[in-house]
Amino acid sequence: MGVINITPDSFSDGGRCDTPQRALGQARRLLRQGADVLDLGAQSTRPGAVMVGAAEELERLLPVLEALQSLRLQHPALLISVDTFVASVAEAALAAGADWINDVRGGNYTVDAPDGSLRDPAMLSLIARAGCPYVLMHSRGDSSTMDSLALYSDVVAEVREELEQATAVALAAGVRPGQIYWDPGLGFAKTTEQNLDLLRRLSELAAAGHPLLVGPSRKRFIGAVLGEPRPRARLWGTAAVCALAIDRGASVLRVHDVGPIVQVARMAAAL
Ligand code: HH2
Repeated sequence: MGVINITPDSFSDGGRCDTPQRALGQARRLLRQGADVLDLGAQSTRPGAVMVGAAEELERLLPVLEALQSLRLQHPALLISVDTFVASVAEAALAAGADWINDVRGGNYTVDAPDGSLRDPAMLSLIARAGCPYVLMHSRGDSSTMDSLALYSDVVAEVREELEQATAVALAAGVRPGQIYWDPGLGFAKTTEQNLDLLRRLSELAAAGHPLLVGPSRKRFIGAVLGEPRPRARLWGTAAVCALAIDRGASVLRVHDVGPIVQVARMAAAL
């Protein structure tokens, strides 16, 4: 899964794809490099990111989605994912040709939120009606609170339990089990050590039976291990995570540097 951020403020590539022409160019590059799925995000999710609102998110997203439809003749197997936690945005995106919804709040679990989460209540019924693949990512809180919610006594057991709970809620809303991908949400309400623990014991999450998606690309925990403050210089650290994640059961890797990681993925899978 190749990342296309149509945002001015994403942590590693903000501003690089902020017009439909640039996003289309990036989509072509990622497909040439071997991406199977393109993940479009129009709202940064990094800690401290400002919420732009559904109208602005759609204003960024829809022209790009429309432009990407022109790639389908050349790339009939192309899958377009939209990274959004807002149901109205997801609905408009699906109507405009998106194939997947990637919901970073899909597996949200915040003890003192009124409904036990900050999930958009309309999202799950939409996904049930659409029948599309749905990435249910573990997170807690939102961009402004997530860092303070990284409190676990056993991060792997708790992330698994919270994903199980979120999955039960999704199934009760009519989502079918085959639509659901699990994602441990690397960097979302997790410290460096907690991210590393999740990756060391990823097979415990894979054992639950949902295909696993992981998104380690260029993230802060890799910078912390390597002492590398520049996100774009974290490719080799990302590659190491990807190889080990495949060995431990990951099915989909969400990355910025598709070319090198396709090599890593093919080699790791062959081994
Ligand atoms: N990480 C980011 C965004 N979306 N979706 C899933 N399923 N898994 C992830 O790990 C994940 C995600 C954060 O990375 P990025 O898109 O590069 O940055 P930003 O949120 O600042 O746009």
